Amino acid sequence: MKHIYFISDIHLSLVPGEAEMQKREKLLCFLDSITQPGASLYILGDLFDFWFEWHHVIPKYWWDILFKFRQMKEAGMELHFVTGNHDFYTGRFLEESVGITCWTDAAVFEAGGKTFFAAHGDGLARKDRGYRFLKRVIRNKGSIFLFKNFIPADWGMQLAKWTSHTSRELKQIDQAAWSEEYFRFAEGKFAEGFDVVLLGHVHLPMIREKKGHVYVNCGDWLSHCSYAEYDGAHVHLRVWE
Ligand SMILES: [Mn+2]
Repeated sequence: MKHIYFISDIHLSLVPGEAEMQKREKLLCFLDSITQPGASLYILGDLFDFWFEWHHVIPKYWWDILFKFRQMKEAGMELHFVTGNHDFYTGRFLEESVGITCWTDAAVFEAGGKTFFAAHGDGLARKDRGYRFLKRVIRNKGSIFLFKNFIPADWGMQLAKWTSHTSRELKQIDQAAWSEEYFRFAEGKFAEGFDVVLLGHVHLPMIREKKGHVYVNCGDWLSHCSYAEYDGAHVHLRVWE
């Protein structure tokens, strides 16, 4: 079986600093290394610090990465993107022009005789409840309609630059406590019959087994450069050096 790779929380920035450029260089090397016909990549959310598609306009900041995805697709890879809390609104561009299949909730699939549940995982932790309410407001069709049609794209992107700071979000998280809550969520999914549960959002890589079931948190590409790999028999959590 061709391998399946999972990454999350890359947080490609709207502000191109030195750290951002190093991250991209690493990410591009990693993407090259896994490109193989028939292999798959699942991006489990927060690929971008902010993503929004208008009818005729897309953000310009990440064409290097999007171009790489397009090349991977042409090389015969399967690409999936489960959107996270920073990937506000995906339209048809990513699917039709880049070739990435988008999932807005969770990707559920079967591979090598195992059933997979893969999601970003925002809003799972108890302390993330305030965010859950915010999500209902910003993700509803009315808000998206207003943002899309009544705010010029350049203003919208400027607004995003002011508001989407990854570091602030990170400081608020008690990663150890959240990891435990996420594992409990995974146990619920095991009980539903899933063999492998993969999440992100916590920014702390983690792998834990329970009676043949596996939970993985993919970590992030801000400080860990971690990813998960399924070889048809086992799931591994690795770090890209
Ligand atoms: Mn997140």
